[in-house]
Amino acid sequence: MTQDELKQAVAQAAADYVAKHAPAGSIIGVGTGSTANFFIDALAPLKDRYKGAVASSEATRLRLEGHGIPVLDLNDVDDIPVYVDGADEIDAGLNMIKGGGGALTREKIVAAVAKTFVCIADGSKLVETMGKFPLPVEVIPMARAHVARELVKLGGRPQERAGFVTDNGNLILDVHGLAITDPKGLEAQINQITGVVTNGLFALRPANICLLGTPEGVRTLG
Ligand code: ABF
Repeated sequence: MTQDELKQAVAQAAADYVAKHAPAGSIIGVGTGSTANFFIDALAPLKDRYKGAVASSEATRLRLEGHGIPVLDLNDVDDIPVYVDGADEIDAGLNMIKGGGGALTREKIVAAVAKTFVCIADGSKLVETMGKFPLPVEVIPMARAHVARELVKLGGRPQERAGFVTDNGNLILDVHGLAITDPKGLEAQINQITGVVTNGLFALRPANICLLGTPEGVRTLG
């Protein structure tokens, strides 16, 4: 199976999961990236079952609206039964690195509100120890150099994501060379650096389940 076929399989499995576990009339949290896009496409035929969705990026908002799925403002929502999103890396504890698509802040916000975070990923994303994928860190532009110096002190090699501005008007540093043996501890440490908006470690709030696409079928972790 190609990587896209694996992504489509987990996206369909997530749409089936949502249909089974999210009550009719629910509001669904929707992530960002190519796997999340397959999920949006799989959700579309069921759209009349739900009140609408909360999007984790402008790109996701546009795709949802393109399917006629109402996109709601998170400030008008107080209950999201399920949030479905991809990841760049995920470990056995369902901790993740996210943000390769640059939407980590809004992804982390919607995930914080959601009761159940369903991560959808092809098998290549499952790793023993995270860190091969450079850790995205969203920073306030004026603090870029300061945050970079602080990340070097933590053992990283930060690189500014050239020509990229997030939906929130901020910059992203991609941090190479981290061996993330304590995801929760490192997430908390980076959160403390003044000027950091969000870091791409999702360990303090990991996924609740992961639907993992493999040639043998979709595996459920967690
Ligand atoms: C998004 O999914 C991002 O956090 C992450 O970078 C991306 C993974 O992209 P893809 O599904 O295209 O592999 O949630």
